[in-house]
Amino acid sequence: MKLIAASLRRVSLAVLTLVLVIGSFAVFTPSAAAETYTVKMGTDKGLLAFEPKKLSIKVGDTVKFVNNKVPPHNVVFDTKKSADKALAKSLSHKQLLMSPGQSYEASFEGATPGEYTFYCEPHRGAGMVGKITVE
Ligand SMILES: [Cu+2]
Repeated sequence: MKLIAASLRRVSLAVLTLVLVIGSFAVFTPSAAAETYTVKMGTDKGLLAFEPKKLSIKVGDTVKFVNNKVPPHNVVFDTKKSADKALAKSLSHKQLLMSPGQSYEASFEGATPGEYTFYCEPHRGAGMVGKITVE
């Protein structure tokens, strides 16, 4: 009986070690999966700005623009201030989002790394501009 108890303890210790090792991998290994970031159009306080204004993402990530306060808003990527002109053009969403909660997603799948500057057409003069850096 003693022998069985001892080997049982050894096995359970091995299992516990294995679980801890695998568990720490799961925690510390950064996931390679693409992420979706949210940019609010119009701040929670009602300012004419994107929130956040600056964002760093990785190739393959998606940025979801959500209509928040003081609409209407849209998102136009500045082809002259973007790393990839063609992508900047295709990501632009000129159609105005009228009601809060409306959203549209910009996918940076296969994007050229660099900076992508965007603005809201009705509020560009008020400073509603932003920048996404693709790393
Ligand atoms: Cu706007």
